[in-house]
Amino acid sequence: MAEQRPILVLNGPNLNMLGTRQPEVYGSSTLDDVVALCEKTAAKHGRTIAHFQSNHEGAIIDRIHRARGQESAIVINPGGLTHTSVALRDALVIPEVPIVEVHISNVHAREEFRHHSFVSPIATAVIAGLGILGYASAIEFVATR
Ligand code: DHK
Repeated sequence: MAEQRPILVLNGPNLNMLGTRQPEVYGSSTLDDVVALCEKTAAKHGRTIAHFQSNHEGAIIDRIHRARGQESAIVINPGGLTHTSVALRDALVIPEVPIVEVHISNVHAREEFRHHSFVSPIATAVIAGLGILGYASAIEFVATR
């Protein structure tokens, strides 16, 4: 039977401020635009998404735990937690689903501290620098694999 569970789209700290926050780095689209794009992309493949954003590490970890058995894949922009959080990395392996790490900006062309990710070693794929199209690409990937 075709996979029918939603794809979980997770956004970490400060991504609720998209559109306002450093538009020269993160663009002018809002988080609502990101969610609409993910929904539209998933719908093309007969799929749905569940979206969760939090500025709180523990809330994101709790949501990842709930994904186990409930969602088929995780598309995550961990924001600054990318570069700091062993706990987030440990949580992401628990649901045992494909993980796509998305960054709007090209983190490798930015400050040195953004070059290291705790998430990348456990991610199925990593996308950086495509702007919000990175989320659509990630959804395409997990919806069609
Ligand atoms: C978003 C953030 O909030 C930063 O902390 C990361 C990432 C980059 C992005 O490009 O989407 O370093």
